Amino acid sequence: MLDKFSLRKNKKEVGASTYSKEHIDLSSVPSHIAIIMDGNGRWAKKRGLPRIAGHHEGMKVVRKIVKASNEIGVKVLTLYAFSTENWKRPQSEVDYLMKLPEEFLGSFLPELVTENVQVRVMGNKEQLPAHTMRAINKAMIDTKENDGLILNFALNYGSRFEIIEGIKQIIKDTNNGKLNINDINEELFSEYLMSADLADPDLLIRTSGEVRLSNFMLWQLAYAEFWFTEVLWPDFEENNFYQAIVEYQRRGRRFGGI
Ligand code: V0D
Repeated sequence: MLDKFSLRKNKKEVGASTYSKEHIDLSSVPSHIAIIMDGNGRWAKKRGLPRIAGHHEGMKVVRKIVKASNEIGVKVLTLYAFSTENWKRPQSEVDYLMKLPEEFLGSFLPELVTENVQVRVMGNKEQLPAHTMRAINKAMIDTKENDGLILNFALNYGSRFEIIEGIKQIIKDTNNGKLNINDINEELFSEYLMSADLADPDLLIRTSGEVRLSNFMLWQLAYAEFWFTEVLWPDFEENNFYQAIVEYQRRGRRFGGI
């Protein structure tokens, strides 16, 4: 007989509470949620599948979480899709990953357009393959007038690189007289980052049990609540997402005073 301490393969723990939209206070939904979508390779390995199968499954989860975010009124959803470190992976895996934006947008761009989602990409775009850039540019153009959820993919993104590039640009603008040293403050510095016109994330979610930032939005996450789960990204469901938000809201009430 299985009790709540038994491990059930591919199943949630017995008695673990599951969360739904009804558990969320719609008046204090985090405006900006950032997610490190980790555990795709491990998900595949557990099933004896190639790593790319995990990436493909993870792509379907992106669609679910975008929909859920839109429904509860999240303003910005930033998803860490590819880090500057990811180039070190086997060439075949990198090649596959670089096809995912096309596949994702090929299936879902029409829905994103009708759901009023605006697609953006944050990262060093120059190094991306032309076919990837074409798909992304089309999505950004087709959704640029949308004023609903901002779906911000961090792609070929690294936070230290972003900060250094911001500093270089500030120095340039100072040297050419556009900027005075006395004008440099936290607010101005934020304007020189790739997230320039976005508010800082309120909530960071990282899946698959890793408890690190891995060079993700170091400046922007200064005041965010962090929420971690052992659930692998391809297994991540709406109920896990709602749990993160319920926990975020509970923390807010505790610190908001009595
Ligand atoms: C693999 C799990 C959607 C994480 C999700 C190029 C790793 C699925 C996109 C995507 C990836 C990116 C830009 C865009 C539209 C979709 C994506 C990559 C990886 C890396 F405009 N999923 N996804 N991009 N994975």
